Amino acid sequence: MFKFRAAVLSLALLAPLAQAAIPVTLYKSPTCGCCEEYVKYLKTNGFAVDAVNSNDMNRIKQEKHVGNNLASCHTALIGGAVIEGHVPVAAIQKLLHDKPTLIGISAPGMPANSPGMGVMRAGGHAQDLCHRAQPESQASRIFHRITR
Ligand SMILES: [Cu+2]
Repeated sequence: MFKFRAAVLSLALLAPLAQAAIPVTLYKSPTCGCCEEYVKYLKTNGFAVDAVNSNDMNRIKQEKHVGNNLASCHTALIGGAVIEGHVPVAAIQKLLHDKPTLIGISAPGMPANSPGMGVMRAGGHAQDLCHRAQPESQASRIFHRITR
């Protein structure tokens, strides 16, 4: 009986270790409305977003190795990874968990029905930005598909 109670107590002590919000720094132009919608989307999904206005988004994309073919409106940094554009949270979690060697992922352009761009719908996708080892290669493999 005593042993059983000790086990219950140790589980109770572990329970309050809930996941802390993941910090995000998101660069956007001051007038970008869909960027604001995407910030709301990240916050709703438990990210702690620091939104930074910039009038020189091109420079930020250059610094972060985001090529023209993969560029979108806003550029976010999460745990050292670049999240370019309206990337779904499921893809961000997959990147942080499975592919820490990627520089980041992007949803190029402004795809309709991606998060922050109207109702999310199946068919959209996020692409690899490129691998850390070879930032010059702007790979565009499909990384994650929105399935619902
Ligand atoms: Cu946008």
